[in-house]
Amino acid sequence: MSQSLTAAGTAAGPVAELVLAGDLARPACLTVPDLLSWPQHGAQVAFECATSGVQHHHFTGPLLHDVLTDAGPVFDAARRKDRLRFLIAVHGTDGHRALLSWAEIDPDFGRAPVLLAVTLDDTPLDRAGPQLVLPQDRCGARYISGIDAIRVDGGYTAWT
Ligand SMILES: Nc1nc2c(c(=O)[nH]1)N[C@H]1C(S)=C(S)[C@@H](COP(=O)(O)O)O[C@H]1N2
Ligand SMILES: [Mo]
Repeated sequence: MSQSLTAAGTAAGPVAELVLAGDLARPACLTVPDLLSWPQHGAQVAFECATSGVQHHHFTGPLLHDVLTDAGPVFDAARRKDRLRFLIAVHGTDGHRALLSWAEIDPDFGRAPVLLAVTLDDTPLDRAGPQLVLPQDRCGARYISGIDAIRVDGGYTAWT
């Protein structure tokens, strides 16, 4: 299914691709149509931008946690403490980036319902690329648009 959708997208213009890399058993390269294969969630959000004030938007897409879990982070899922050293680095095509901790989105810890949005106010993001949606953030700065790479990194070694 994703192949035919990707082909359709190519006819309309370049389709954005998102690379999932790092400490993953199943690294992947996904398009926005590929992200429709996970359960879709909606979020009506408001955030403040330092330059343009308060914005209201409606996003839909899969949970970041669902997508990354299927990529197989190389921790022992049964051991909660093993997950706590993992970082998630999210990168946009323009170089804007932010770090999340795995625990922030983990249902056993921070439980933040972070989305990898595939629509913004009912407009598909097929060509722009997915957008990070953090409904609990007061500010908009982590709503990274045009995501082209996410790295999962369990190798934080500053103390070793
Ligand atoms: N890729 C990317 N995403 C980004 C930004 C950016 O500079 N690059 N700016 C962030 C900021 S500061 C805000 S407030 C929101 C909304 O910004 P916009 O109104 O410029 O879309 O997008 C966020 N996502
Ligand atoms: Mo902003």
